[in-house]
Amino acid sequence: PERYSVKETEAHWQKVWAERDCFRAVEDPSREKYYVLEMFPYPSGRIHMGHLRNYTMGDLVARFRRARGFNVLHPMGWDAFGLPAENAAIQRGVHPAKWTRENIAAMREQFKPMGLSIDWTREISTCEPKYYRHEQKMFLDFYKAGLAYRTEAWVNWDPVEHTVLANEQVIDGKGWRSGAVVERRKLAQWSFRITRYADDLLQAIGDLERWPDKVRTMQTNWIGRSEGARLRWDIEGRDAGLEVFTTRPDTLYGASFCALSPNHPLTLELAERDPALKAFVAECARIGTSEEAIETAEKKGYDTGLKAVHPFDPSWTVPIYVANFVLMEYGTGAIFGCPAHDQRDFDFAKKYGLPILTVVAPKDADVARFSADLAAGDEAFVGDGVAVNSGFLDGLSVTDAKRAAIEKVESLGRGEGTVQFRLRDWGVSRQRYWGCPIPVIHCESCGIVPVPEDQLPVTLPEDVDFEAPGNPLDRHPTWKHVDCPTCGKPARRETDTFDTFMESSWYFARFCAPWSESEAFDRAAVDYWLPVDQYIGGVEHAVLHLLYSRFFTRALRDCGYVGLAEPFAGLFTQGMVLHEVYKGPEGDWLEPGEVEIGQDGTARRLSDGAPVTVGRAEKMSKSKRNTVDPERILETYGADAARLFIVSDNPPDGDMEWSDAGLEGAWRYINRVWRLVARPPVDLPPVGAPVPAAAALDRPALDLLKRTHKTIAGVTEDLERFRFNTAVARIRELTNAIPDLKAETEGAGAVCRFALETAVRLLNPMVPHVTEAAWAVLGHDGILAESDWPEADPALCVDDTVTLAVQVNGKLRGNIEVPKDCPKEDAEAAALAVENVRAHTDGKTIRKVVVVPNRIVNIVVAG
Ligand code: ANZ
Ligand code: ZN
Repeated sequence: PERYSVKETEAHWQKVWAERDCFRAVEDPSREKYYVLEMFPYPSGRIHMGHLRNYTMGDLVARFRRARGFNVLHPMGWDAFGLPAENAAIQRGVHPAKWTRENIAAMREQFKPMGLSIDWTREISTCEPKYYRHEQKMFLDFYKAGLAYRTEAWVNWDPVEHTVLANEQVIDGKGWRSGAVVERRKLAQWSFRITRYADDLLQAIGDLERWPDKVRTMQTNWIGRSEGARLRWDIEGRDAGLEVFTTRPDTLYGASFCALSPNHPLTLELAERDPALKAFVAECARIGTSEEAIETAEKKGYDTGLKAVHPFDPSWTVPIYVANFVLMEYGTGAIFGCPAHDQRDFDFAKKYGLPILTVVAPKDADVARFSADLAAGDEAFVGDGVAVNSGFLDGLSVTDAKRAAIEKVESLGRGEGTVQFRLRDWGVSRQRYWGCPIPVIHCESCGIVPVPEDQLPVTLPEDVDFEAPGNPLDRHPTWKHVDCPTCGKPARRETDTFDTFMESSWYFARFCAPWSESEAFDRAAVDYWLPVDQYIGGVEHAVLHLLYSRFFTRALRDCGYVGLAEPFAGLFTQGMVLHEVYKGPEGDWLEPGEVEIGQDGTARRLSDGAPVTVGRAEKMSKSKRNTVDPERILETYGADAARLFIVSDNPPDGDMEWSDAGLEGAWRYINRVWRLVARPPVDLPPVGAPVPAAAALDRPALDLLKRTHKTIAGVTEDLERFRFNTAVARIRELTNAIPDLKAETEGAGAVCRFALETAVRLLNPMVPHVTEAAWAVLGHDGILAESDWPEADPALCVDDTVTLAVQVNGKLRGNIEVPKDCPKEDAEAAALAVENVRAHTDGKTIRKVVVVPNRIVNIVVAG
């Protein structure tokens, strides 16, 4: 067994695992379960390096937990609806269903050589009616519960493609594909009332202890809870007032203008009679609807000529502007501006010559000077302080002044204290073909009629064309024409389909029993397997997917489907895979395969030896041509080398730089371990031979035995905490120590076998194939995929040296490392030899040396 053939070995063990059905998950209430899930892939047709990294980590966790005795669920499926399938249909004339199914088949084959320990019997594909029929039922239940509703909403409308665009698809006010100037339109849309759970979703973040802090912060900010007040300003010469939302009612005496959103009803009303305002509104619409775009655009306003009356003082009025930075979707769509204490208002005031009135100043500041400096500078004062120039609020802290201002507003009947969330309801309508049909029918007499449950699923028609822009479902000659289920008159099917975030909001629960036909979930299975114990995926899903899933689980709970609120108990977000970029002499990007890096690090073009400029590692992208093909890597080096490189390179939450050198390093190490097993440094006793008691071992054997136990303890803890790279480093240290063992050492053979077997078992979750082979070479009949994790003996993990502090006259002067429980004289001699100790004892009389065993050496000197 000296030669190690990657291809044959990996294929062989994959076959063995499949034949023995090692990874099939079966509910067993007598056993503790562990559910590991990586975010399921979109079937683009090719796996990429991000997949390789993500699924390697998940597989490591699954194998580790299985060995630790857990009943592990580790499934795989496909997030199969979405736009790329429609684009393929448009560009290549292939039907989205065919394209998607073929891609799934191709990717399933590409995943197989990775040796993932997946229960393939649970595979799901979200574009199949047997999956989405349950989603349609959920929607109808949500509708009944008031969690789904239809409303008019502002959307980005692409007039060329005839479709709504997501904010991310609007670039510089234009459709990302059509290049057409995007219009803002009000359209009837289906929405989910995620805001009903805003407080709960926020509060519960505090209990997600095994989620990364950064993700918890992002969700907290996304939900965005603000305490403040709604208050009404009268408008001179009009009956209706203007309601604004503010988080700083304490700054009311610093107000110098009010501003409306360009989409505020009052704005639209005024624009009817004011062409200049109409033009301004159109200009604002070109920024798009995304908050980020609005935040970064230059602040601009339009003076409506109207005057708002201050709530605290009827003789005081301020101008009302329309301003491009006021969002219609937040608060009331209108604000009062206080330039001295808000940066946007400050910039706005400078631009339009509005007063800057200081109403908060640092405690004990000279208010006149402070105000003058503030108005002359270019920054608002947003810090803490006390109210000034503010009538009845003067002298109060910001917190107290807010409270007092709200009380006053309420007593005047001009508003009240409120809590405002940034979170918006979730619009789920898309004017697309390749999505789950929304199961409702529009009837002229009956209005919205849910499709009766016995008529589910509403399936997509297959005969669609993508020739014309717009939604093929809408254009289809017959599909949408149905009779109203209630009155029987001709009616129309809803032709919008669901946002594809819907399918990924409950797939993790479906994996618990994907074969269940009549029900979405088998309640016993769901109760057993959920929550997901370890979810793994990219941080780009930190907000939407994870928040929607948390909402969806709550909604499912309230509709009686499941019994829990939080779907993911543990979350890990892995970093990206990067690669250097290469530029040829003509300034064009070169692929890694086209470049040769010499011994001295200089890069040349393979084809002609022309010099190549090497740029820093960047996220792999087609445009810079720095992608690496996982299939080729698996083909050349095998899964184990790729997996080992992935987990040993960097902490798994950081980015990793892919390189041939790194991959080859992993490959060499695997071969080293293989040779060590095939040709151990000493003869091994037979399998199962006991390791002699510590007292019977010579020092080098005992040292290796202890190191082995410490490695078990360290690696176990590392894997539990996602410190994969340090786990690998520990195992490397262990395998590096094994060859030092000499045959004549008492106990060498038994300890060597123990160390080798341990290394192989600890490496198994990372490199499952070669370790199975090594296990067999070591003489075992069983296989590691079905074996237990090694146990560390705590007695052999204790350090046999201790660190003692050395003091001179009570002051710490150094530390010494000595054998545990060593004689006092030895500790004393070692302490006196420390250089810094000598510096403080030389030329002085040593009165006394006190040694507290294993703790401290105290030297008392005089003179
Ligand atoms: C007056 C004021 C004075 C404000 C001051 C701030 C500082 P957060 O913390 O995000 O909740 N605002 C309210 N509605 C808005 C909208 N639809 N679009 C843009 N801005 C809006 O922010 C709340 C603050 O943002 C509110 O408090 C309001 O400005 C502004 F010294 O009111 B403030
Ligand atoms: Zn009807």
